[in-house]
Amino acid sequence: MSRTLTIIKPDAVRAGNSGNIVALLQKEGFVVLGMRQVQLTRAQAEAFYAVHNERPFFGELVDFMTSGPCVPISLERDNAQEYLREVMGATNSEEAAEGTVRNLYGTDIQNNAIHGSDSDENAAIETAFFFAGCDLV
Ligand code: 3AN
Repeated sequence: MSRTLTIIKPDAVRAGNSGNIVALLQKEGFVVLGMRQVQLTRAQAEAFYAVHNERPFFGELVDFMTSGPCVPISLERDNAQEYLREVMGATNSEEAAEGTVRNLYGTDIQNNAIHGSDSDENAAIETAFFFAGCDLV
């Protein structure tokens, strides 16, 4: 078993799709270890996405991630990080494979419904950003 982090992004929370997305992930074999709804500050969003701070879309990404509540979730499953990337679909929702979370619940490259960690190392770092060890059960 391994762990990864997803975040249901503000577009999907606003659209009332948090429950549907959690249900889809559970159907795909993920176990929820921790889940919270948070409103990120600009400083928190900038810190979480620090790796992208040179990219042209960084300001818009921070605007978007602070535009409403989001739902970080710690997930456990066999091969969790890679499998979540498959279930999540391509970054641009318009190019995401049929049945993926971004295909079903995303709209475009920014409003793409969920985040998924891109490596086991980042999964651990990103999980620690939102959850203390004792929060994961
Ligand atoms: P992924 O979320 O698929 O790992 P990354 O890590 O390349 O994709 O990008 C992080 C986030 O930045 C994406 N989820 C998306 O919301 C946003 N993003 C990426 N590329 C663009 C872009 N060209 N324009 C606007 N937002 C983007």
